[in-house]
Amino acid sequence: MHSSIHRCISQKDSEERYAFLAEWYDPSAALMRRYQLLYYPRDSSVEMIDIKNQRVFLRRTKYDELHQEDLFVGNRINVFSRQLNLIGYGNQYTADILGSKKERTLAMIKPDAITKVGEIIQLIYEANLIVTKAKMTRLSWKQAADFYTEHQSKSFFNNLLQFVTCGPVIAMELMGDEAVSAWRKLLGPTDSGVARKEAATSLRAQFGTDGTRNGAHGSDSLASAARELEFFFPSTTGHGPANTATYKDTTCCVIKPHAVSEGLTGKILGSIIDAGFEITALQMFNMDKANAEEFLEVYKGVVAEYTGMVAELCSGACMALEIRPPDGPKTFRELCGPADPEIARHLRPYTLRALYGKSKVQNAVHCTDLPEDNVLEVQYFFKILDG
Ligand code: 3AN
Repeated sequence: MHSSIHRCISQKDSEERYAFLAEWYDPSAALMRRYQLLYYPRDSSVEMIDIKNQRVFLRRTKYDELHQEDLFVGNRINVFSRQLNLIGYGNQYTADILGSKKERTLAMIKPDAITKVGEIIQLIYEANLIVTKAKMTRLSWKQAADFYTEHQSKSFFNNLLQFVTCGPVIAMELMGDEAVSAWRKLLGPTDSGVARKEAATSLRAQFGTDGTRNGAHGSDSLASAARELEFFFPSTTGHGPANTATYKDTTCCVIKPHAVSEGLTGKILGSIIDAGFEITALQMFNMDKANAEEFLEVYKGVVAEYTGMVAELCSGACMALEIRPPDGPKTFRELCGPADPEIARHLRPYTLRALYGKSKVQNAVHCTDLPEDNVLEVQYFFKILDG
């Protein structure tokens, strides 16, 4: 084992290498393990060393699915089906090169722009930011007053609360280079009227109406971002504001991890809404293997891809949706299309799987197959995992 560590050190001068402290929850031992993770950009290979016993856990192996832009502290990455949390930089060199400008911020889509969630997320990805958490919620008056506490003495305070409590909002954690200012630049000026004059392509120019109904919110500093993220996504106990699932005449859709990490979330949400379906609840989850097995249990022994489906579902963040079909006979399964994207592209080219899927396992979306499972699957995410 030591020879391998010496090899890493001796290579330091000759080859570029980034180092991280990574954490992985080992479900079989029920404990958190810590590793030094090394990434070599020359051939995109990774190496992992167990910190506790200094043994090589994964010898240097080429791994094309890991990209340099995913490597920054605070991100969760997937290495050979293990979800690792990057909790620290392993050395100053790595922090300087990869970490200096990374920030998180809170974005909130307000009730007037909720049906534009697909376009908004697409704009976020085009600006090189990523969505790392998301939850649709409906704020009570008290919650809204807490959230906007800094504005309580302002003349517009009551109007503002009236508006943000009139329907659901979608809170998101965005991450990327200078995320706070990057997201505010996308938003444009506070007043949508002004935005249309001064920043015609901004989000508030496109999706807002006036100074109060302005489509979305963004934290104005790193300090507010920390407070506002804690409000929606508390790091300690509790789940933050409740989700909006209704369990009534609805069905379940899961945007699979490969599609989330390929940045397809915005396009998929846009396609669902354009087809006339209403999204009544939305939340991102990181499923572990036990959850994925339980959720996909009906396919065990029935579908040849079961093991692959489980591995895919716990390979990274997914986005669960509660979906209400439009009036009429159209079902959400029809919009998803045949399970195999190759077949879908031949027979039903405008279905979600034809447009966004890659293989039978990485077919962009899961949808409920049996009518009697509609409520159960929605409950699995929004009652059990978010319970
Ligand atoms: P921003 O959201 O651009 O940071 P803030 O923090 O000054 O703007 O205001 C918070 C929210 O209060 C705004 N998003 C907007 O909805 C509302 N607001 C701000 N100024 C006014 C105003 N003069 N009249 C009505 N509503 C306002």
